[in-house]
Amino acid sequence: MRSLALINELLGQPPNASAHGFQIDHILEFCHWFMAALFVGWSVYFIYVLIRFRRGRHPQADHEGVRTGISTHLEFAVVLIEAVLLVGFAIPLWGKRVNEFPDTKDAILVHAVGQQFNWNFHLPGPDGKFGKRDADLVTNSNPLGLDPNDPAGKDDLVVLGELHVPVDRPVIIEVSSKDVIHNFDLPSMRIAQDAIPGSIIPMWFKPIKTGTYEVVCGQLCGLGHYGMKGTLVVDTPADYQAWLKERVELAGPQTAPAPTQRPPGEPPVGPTPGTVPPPGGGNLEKQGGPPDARPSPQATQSPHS
Ligand SMILES: [Cu+2]
Repeated sequence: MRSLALINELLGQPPNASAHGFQIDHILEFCHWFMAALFVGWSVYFIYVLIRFRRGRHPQADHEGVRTGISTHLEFAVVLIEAVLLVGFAIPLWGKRVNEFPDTKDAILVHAVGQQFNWNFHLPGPDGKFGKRDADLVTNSNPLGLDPNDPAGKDDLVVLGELHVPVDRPVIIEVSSKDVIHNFDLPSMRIAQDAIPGSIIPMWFKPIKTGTYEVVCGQLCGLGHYGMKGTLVVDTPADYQAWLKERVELAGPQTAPAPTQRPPGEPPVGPTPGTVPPPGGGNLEKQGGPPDARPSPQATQSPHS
């Protein structure tokens, strides 16, 4: 079986590092071999037909065609195998992924928010509670729009690009986006989820191997899409605690600036360099401002700048 699984590796799949990943790998492996068999089968048949029914031997076309039922049987077998794959394996596995979430008590909870072209991670901090977020409060120094008046948000952690999780514990990630549709993809964990502005969609996995893995954006989301990568570090429980502690110390007491004030020296709000506003992006919100990721200069410009 091991050598059969090599087809996934040959096609560029990184080694699996999650508890459920082997099931995905088995389906992929079967599909790849099945497609290879179909490809070879159809190619051989095509060449056979070209030679067997060449014009030199059959100057006159036969309008009646095939007289045996073999092609019908073959087609039916292919459809049957595909139906079994879909109904017997793929849909039940997908059902398990979306219906059987782990208990939030033993899981690590993280919010992942995509933006052109980065992943922000929001962690609840020592109190275990996520602070309120509001798109109207988004600034360069408060990329997720954390509400400074919400006590639950005082100890929250916001990290850019690199997420740490402990090994052997389920991780639930709530995925959303600040601007366009992205896709939070963890190839090594065999899981991906679209990040859709205005929706919060949970996904979960359980890492079983420590290491550093890639987080990528799986939807073509703009000019910088190719560079929209992050890192997922799966730590031992001790390393994870050390990382958390370090992040909490680095963050210090959270004093997010009031929404309309910008810290001295911070550039005025405007489009991130290299981004292209979506077509008609100027009229998406109620006050006529662009989407929350790029607040309009009039709406949030500092009175001091
Ligand atoms: Cu993206």
